[in-house]
Amino acid sequence: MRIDILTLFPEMFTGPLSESMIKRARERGLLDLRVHDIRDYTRDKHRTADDRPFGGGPGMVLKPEPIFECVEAAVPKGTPLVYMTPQGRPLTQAKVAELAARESFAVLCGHYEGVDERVREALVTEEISIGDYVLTGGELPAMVLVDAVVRLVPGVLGDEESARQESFAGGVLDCPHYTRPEVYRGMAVPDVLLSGHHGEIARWRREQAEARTRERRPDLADQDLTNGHS
Ligand code: 4FV
Repeated sequence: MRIDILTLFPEMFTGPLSESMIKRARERGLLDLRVHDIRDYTRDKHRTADDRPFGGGPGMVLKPEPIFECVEAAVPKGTPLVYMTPQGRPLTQAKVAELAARESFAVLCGHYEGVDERVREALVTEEISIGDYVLTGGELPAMVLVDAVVRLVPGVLGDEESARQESFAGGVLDCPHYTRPEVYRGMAVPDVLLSGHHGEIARWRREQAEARTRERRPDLADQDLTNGHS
């Protein structure tokens, strides 16, 4: 999979994209991740990438020219361009799975008040939000998206099984997990998990997941029920 990221702050990606799972995916050739500095596509000596909004008002807006030229110079033609914005569609595991099935996509990180509208009209193919709150930039949302997508790329996660048995995979939240010691400060691991009865363990985990979903995310539970599960 190839992912291109367009940002004014490429150094923000250094840490997160060169550690653990994503680092391994890049080393194993499962991921071709490229970070482009939009400012490299400015033409003035001050490398100006933003300007004051027409019509007045607070803040600055990202100029169209550097973004258009960055996309045209650095991103293969026809690559879907995802713009991270609070006005986008809420990111879900289903959307993550859809992106993980693609050959490639690019992510545009806004900053300040956002990008010039002509970028959204002419270049952006979809807009995604990671949540109903306002951040200083689209960089953290882009990292969230890349992390969620890359772990679903075949071969990246040790065993794909864990990706199938986790929160949201079956429309429910995940079940409780335990590891050694069996008793810690008087808190014991549920006997069923020590029983070796895989059928009973699977039922216990499903019951726990559904109970947790009903308690914490009734919206998901209703969704799950309407999708004809259980
Ligand atoms: C955001 C979000 C987000 C808004 C103004 C960047 C900031 C600044 N992106 N999900 N929530 N973006 O807050 O995706 O331009």
